[in-house]
Parts: sequence; structure tokens; C-alpha cells
Amino acid sequence: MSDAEYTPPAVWTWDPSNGGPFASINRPTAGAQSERELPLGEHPFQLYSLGTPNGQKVSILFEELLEAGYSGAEYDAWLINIGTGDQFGSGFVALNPNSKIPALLDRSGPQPIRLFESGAMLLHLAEKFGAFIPADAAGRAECLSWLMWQMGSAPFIGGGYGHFYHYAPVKIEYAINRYAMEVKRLFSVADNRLKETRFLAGEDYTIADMAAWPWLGNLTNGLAYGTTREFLQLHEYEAVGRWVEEIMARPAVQRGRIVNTAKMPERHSRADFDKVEEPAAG
Ligand SMILES: N[C@@H](CCC(=O)N[C@@H](CS)C(=O)NCC(=O)O)C(=O)O
Repeated sequence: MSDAEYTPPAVWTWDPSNGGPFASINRPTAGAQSERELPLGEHPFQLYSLGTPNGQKVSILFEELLEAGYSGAEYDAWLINIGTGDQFGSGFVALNPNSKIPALLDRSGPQPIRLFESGAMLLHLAEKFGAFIPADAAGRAECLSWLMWQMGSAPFIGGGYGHFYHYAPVKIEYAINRYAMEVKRLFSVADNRLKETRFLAGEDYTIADMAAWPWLGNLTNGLAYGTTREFLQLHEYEAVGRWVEEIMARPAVQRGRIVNTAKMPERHSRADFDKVEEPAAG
């Protein structure tokens, strides 16, 4: 049956072989699928992640904190291969019942604290160290608003647009049009804001920028979803382009963006970056 003819049945049933690239990892139930402990390193923070945009957010913040001199932010970053189902191991699920990277264990206090959702990690760390989040009520509110805007909009970019334009085994015009429009609208929101202010929350670089940059930056730089940069004419968003470049030039961002990628599957110390072929700046 073609998509145009599809009529949903009265009761939906799961088709495990739907032809999509994520068919083997996606399923409609939650919970651990195997017994698997997570490795532990020596640092106060243990990050279990992958160098996708949602993972990059957190490793960028750690690198920024360390760059700014907060030595208490030392972390071990362990690779979670979502293609082979690491996110369904019992140890990972104990940290993140939602089985998605990133997950974080904060062992800096008397009791270990688990965190899931990248936005929660950014906020937790920014508040803990008193950095990259404005201290005044108005500035903090603006920062949280842009942070939540990013968290709320990422699924439209990735799960909506990226899925239907790039990954879906069939190209559905309706779905692509729906999400292409939404991604362009989101770029327009950011562009309008960045015409007025240097960074999303104002004149200071904050966790809101760290959340949004891996998404808007990867698309702007042509690093996500095939020919999307041209398809959506992303060069038109000049203020976003200016902001993407300014943030990309930061040494901590150069380091954070490669953590838990093929270039650096694990990160345990600053020295790990010296071993990378095209070392990060700084
Ligand atoms: N809202 C979550 C989204 C995390 C997310 O979607 N992670 C993806 C990779 S970017 C994942 O782990 N997918 C694996 C799966 O769906 O099984 C966050 O920001 O932490």
C-alpha cells in the first residue's frame, strides 16, 4: 500500500522491519534490554554520550568550564554507541530511563546525582559552578527561555525534518514540507534575535548558545542531513552565520565538539586532545 492510500487501522501495531535506518534500535517499549554496567573513571563527572548535537552540548560546556578555570569540572566521557544498543544496557537505563544520550553522573557531592536530558545537565552544571548563566533575574529568565526554546525545537529539526528529508526510506512530500517550513521558521527566530544581540540570551555567551550551537551550527556548516544547507538556503540567515562562526572559533568548542566521536571515542583528560590528528585549537 502506498503512503497516499494508507488508512490507519483501529489499533496500531508495531512493524519492527519498517525499512528505516533506525528500525533495529527503535521500539515502542522502554526499559533495559540487557544487563550491562557502565564504566567509571576517576573524575567527579561521568558523561555517557556520543558526539551528536545533543551530546556535543554537554562536552562543550565541560570544556568551557575547564577553560574558564573551574578545575572541579573534570570529567570522563564514555562512548555510548546508540547504533548497537548501548543505550538499552541496564547501567545506562538506570541513569536515563529514556534511553537516549547523553546521561551524566555527578559524583562531586556526598551522594551521586544522575541526570538525563541535555538541557537539565547544562542548567545543573551552570548553576553548580555559577558560570555561563546570568546571575540577575531578567538575564537568567532570558537564558532559560532560549535554552528551553532549543530543547523544545530540536525534535522538530531532528526527529521531524532530519528524519523525513534524510533518513526515511520513502520521501513524503507532505512531511518534508511541514518540517522544512518549521526548520526555516526556527532559523528565522534565531536570526531575528541575533540581529539584535550578540548571543541568544544577550551580550554574554551562555548555556543557551551551547545548546543551540551544535544544532544550528551543524546545519549551517553543511554537517547534517545531506544537502540540507542548500535545500533550506541556510546561508540566508546571516546573523546565525555570524554567531555560528564566532562560537566555532572558541577553543573549548573545538574540543567539546569532537568528544565521543570517531576522533576521540573517550575523553579522560585534556591531554587526550593532543593525540587527535587535527587537534583542537587552544
Ligand atoms: N531531549 C534529549 C534528546 C536526546 C536524544 O534524542 N538522543 C539521541 C541521539 S542525538 C539518542 O540517544 N537516540 C537513541 C535512540 O533513540 O535510541 C536530550 O536533549 O538529551
